[in-house]
Amino acid sequence: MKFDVITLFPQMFASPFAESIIGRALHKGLLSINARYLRDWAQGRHQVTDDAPYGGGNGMVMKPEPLCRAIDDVRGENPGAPVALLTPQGRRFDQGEARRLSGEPGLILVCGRYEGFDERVRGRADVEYSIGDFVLTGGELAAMVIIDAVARLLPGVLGGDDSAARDSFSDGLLEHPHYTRPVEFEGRRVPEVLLSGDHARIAAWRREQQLLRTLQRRPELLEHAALDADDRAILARLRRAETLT
Ligand code: 4G0
Repeated sequence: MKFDVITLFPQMFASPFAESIIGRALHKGLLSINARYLRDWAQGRHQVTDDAPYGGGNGMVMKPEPLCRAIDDVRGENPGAPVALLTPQGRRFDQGEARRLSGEPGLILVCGRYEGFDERVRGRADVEYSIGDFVLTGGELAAMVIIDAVARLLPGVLGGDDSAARDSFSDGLLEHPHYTRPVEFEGRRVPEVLLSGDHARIAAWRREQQLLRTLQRRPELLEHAALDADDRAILARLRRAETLT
């Protein structure tokens, strides 16, 4: 999958993806990340990309011409790739969006700075994403979050197993607790069931822990989670136990 990023700070994209899992996937050619310098599409001796807002007020606005020229050019090089703006007003990016995007041939991410984009840039994009209800100094970190979340779903990027399929959120629930050695740490033992070797009991315990955690921490996720009749029975029991405590 081809990721292109349009940004005033292309260097920001180097080291976060040079290491570990994504670094290895880049070396293997499973994806590419091409950060493009927006100023290359700006004009004049100073290659200005921002200007004061019409109507007055604080801050600067990204000028439409360099952005739209850049989007048109990069789209031509990566046909079929959706163009996404990163803004606090966008559609909330989630695991479902990551999964959907991982089936695309590419993704073009447009990063703004200052107070945002001239409104007329919006029509050039296929989608506008927000990674959460907070404001960053630029869209670059949001773009990196999206690249990482999508890239790890591409075939061959994670280990040979189906670890992405077993992720938190793949079935709409939070993950069960994990333990590794030592069997006792600071007086706390690993739950006995995990040492039992009884794979059916372990699977049942993990499922119950997933349901309990989701009920306690993110109950709103249960409304859209993939639950079977067994899950619903366990959940009903957990809810009764919760109301007693
Ligand atoms: C556009 C994304 C871009 C408008 C970008 C800021 C947070 C996110 C930017 C603004 C970003 C996010 C209106 C301040 C750049 N901050 N939550 N900053 N405004 O995904």
